[in-house]
Amino acid sequence: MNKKFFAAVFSALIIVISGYVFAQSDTETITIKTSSQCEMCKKRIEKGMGLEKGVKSAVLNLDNHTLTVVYKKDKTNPEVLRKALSNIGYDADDVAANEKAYKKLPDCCKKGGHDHDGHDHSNHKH
Ligand SMILES: [Cu+2]
Repeated sequence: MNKKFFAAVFSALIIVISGYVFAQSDTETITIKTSSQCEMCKKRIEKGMGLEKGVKSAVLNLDNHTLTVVYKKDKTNPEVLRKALSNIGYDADDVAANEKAYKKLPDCCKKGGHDHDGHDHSNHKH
């Protein structure tokens, strides 16, 4: 075996490994508290956020209404992502939902849309 061949294989390996390490350090994960209500919201948010520039993945947990976004640091940032979520019609942490987008949501997807009749039952007396 000649040394040149080994050197070539070795440096190729280094490039692959450092490329992998770089790609890993290139991404960031954030969680955003949303005003999502149901499965439809989940689909809408994940689809919408998935199309955002720099977003690698967006997964909504409906149990705690938290959206986990993996994004490329050099392409976007949390501020832009919260704004994007607001533009889909949902609260994003302390960024309120874009009013126009919110009004376009189906009723069930609006805040409290899954309360049975919109009344507070907690102080009902029989
Ligand atoms: Cu919904």
